[in-house]
Amino acid sequence: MILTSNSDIFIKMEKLLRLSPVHDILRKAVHGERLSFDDGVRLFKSNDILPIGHIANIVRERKNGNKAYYITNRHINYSNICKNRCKFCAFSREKEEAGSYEMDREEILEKAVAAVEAGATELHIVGGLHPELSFDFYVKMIREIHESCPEVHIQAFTAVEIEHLSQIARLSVRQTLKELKEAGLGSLPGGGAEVFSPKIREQLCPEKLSGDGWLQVMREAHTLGLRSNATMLYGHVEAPEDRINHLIKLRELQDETGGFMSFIPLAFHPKNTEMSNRSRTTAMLDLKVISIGRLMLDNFDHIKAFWVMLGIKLSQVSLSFGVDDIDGTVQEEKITHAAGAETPEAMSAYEIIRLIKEADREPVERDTLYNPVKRKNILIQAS
Ligand code: V47
Ligand code: SF4
Repeated sequence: MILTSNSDIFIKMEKLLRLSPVHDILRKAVHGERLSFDDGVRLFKSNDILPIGHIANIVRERKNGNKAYYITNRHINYSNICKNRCKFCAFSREKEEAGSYEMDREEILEKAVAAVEAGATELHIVGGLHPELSFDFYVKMIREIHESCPEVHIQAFTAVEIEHLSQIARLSVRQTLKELKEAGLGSLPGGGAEVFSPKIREQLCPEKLSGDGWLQVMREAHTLGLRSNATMLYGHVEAPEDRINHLIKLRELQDETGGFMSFIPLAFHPKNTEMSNRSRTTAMLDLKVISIGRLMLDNFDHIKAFWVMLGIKLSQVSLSFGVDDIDGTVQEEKITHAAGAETPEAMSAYEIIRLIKEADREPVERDTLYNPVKRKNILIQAS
């Protein structure tokens, strides 16, 4: 139940915090004090998940009340052909390899139009770093969708793809973003951030844009008025220190630009990757990353659980551990499913609303920029 008054919050909190070894840190968070690197690392090293989650929930309710956001969206993974070979990725293929695919612009447009006709307000478009497609292909893809469906928000290309596009276009990142924006790009998704630590990147994805490079693309995007999300891939070889370093870098950039909309922790799925000997993340780690993310990122409005990666049941629980957004209908998702995700590829708005309501939260359909969406259709509208 949502805590409505300060005295409710105080009494419940004091009971929980009394015996917690991290009570000093949690009290700082309740009083709106910014948590330090050492605070974050201590939280990760503690298994006192209920007090940590409870305080994350208080912060979440202060920012978003009882609302739980979702979106009617569609993912389009236009190609899995990628010049990189990140060790955690089961999606990428070389062009000649079995299982490689690339959609042509007609197919992409068809999927986009069908999604918009079915009610999608957002298209989430990402793919591999294709070694041959020209910049013109990407600009035309965005322009065609924008011209056919001017009302839909196009959230496309991770910062890693943007840097790749700038290389093939022989343009600066800024100019690349400007041209895509002019064609109809609305915002950037948060993928490709992984963990910023150069040591971890060297181990997992040596060919990939550096952490500083990722942040620089986001800085450019934000200053051009393109907002974005931010992610962190966890549950592989990273240590608590790497996670907190990552979160603090996101927090610093957010202080500078205010351009991030949400933070989305991504649980590593090992199947079919070069790291398939590793185990899936546990619920304990998932809830810690979510709630510690909520506590560290005091300048982020939203923490999102991507149910495809987190699982539907834990996503519902996460609504009491700091999360205020459980992404959307998705419709077709290839990156996590290539790596063994057992979740469905789509969820109806009706199912999303049901699981939000069962968690005693108020479902709010949002658009990409978190404006509420009003609908007549009873299956989609929260009643
Ligand atoms: O960039 C790759 C990650 C990302 C695996 O911005 C993996 O709203 C887990 O960024 N196990 C793509 N993760 C997904 C993504 C995303 C998803 C939903 C919403 C938003 C948003 C962004 O997935 C990749 C990479 O960081 N990834 N392989 C894997 N085996
Ligand atoms: Fe390519 Fe992205 Fe997969 Fe890395 S994570 S191999 S850049 S598709």
